Amino acid sequence: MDDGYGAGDIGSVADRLRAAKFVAVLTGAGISAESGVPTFRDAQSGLWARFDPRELATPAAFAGHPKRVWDWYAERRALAARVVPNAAHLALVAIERRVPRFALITQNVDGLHARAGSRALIELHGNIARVRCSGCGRPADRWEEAAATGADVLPPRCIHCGAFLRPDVVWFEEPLPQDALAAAEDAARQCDLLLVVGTSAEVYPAAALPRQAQAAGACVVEINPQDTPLRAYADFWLRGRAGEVLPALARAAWP
Ligand code: BV8
Ligand code: ZN
Repeated sequence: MDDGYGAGDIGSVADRLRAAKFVAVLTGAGISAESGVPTFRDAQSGLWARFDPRELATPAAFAGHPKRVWDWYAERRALAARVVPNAAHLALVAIERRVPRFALITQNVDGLHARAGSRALIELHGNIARVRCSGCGRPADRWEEAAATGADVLPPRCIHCGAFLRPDVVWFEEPLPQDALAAAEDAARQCDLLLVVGTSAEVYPAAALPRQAQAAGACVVEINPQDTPLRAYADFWLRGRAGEVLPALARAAWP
């Protein structure tokens, strides 16, 4: 295991990137950090400082405190709409356009990969911009936000069945969309190079993908300023921020 990002590593990875037939990428919150979107492990700020995201992103939290969970997502939805893709998102678009086959698997719900122009995109955990009914499942493209005064302490309701609306994301203990997970596992099994960018690699089943890729013969490259469980088996670790490493990697592969 090479220890950390060095010029040598990036050159070797660039050679593999240039020669790859099928490049897959798995991203987590770290790739959006440089756009100003807090990662899951960043300390929550403001109203949410006292809550652990893993507690809020659950069906139990929504059942117990629907308005708190609805408001947390409303705030994150507004932030996602305000920020823009960063150099890392854009470097992945450039790579997608250069390689024969490409798949971008993201755990992020912020929609920044799509806004950057990524095409072959698999959103494993949904998308915070989408809202659906917690009862009948119908999508909702508009709703009445409750009065800011907090007088109405409930989330908006579905106009069809009256159940609460909820963000169209996958909470903990909820199953991932079958088609997205199947497509991600296919890509992991078929790719010859997997870049794992900005994830703590602890949440399953997404965190199982790098192992699946390597078992099927892919070269696995971690891009992260910190080490993660991947360090035990990744072929390379490009140590650094995605906004620096990914553009440098694309430049090194296609000068
Ligand atoms: C499932 C959407 C099965 C919501 C997310 C009991 C019952 C069922 C399942 C379980 C159970 N107990 C445990 C499980 C499994 C559970 C799990 O894995 N838990 C963990 C805690 C162990 N998984 C699930 O529950 C999944 N569902 O298994 O269902 C099932 C099957 C059939 C029927 C019923 C059930 C669902 C998991 C999905 C949860 N939803 N997000 C929302 O966003 O609000 S998860 C969320 O956290 C993210 O999407 C991501 O997946 C995960 C981790 O976040 P990361 O993206 O990795 O970000 P993090 O902050 O952790 O790390 C950031 C990284 O970036 C760091 O490494 C940092 O160093 C790095 N970084 C920082 N800056 C930069 C950078 N890197 C590069 N550049 C930088 N500048
Ligand atoms: Zn409904």
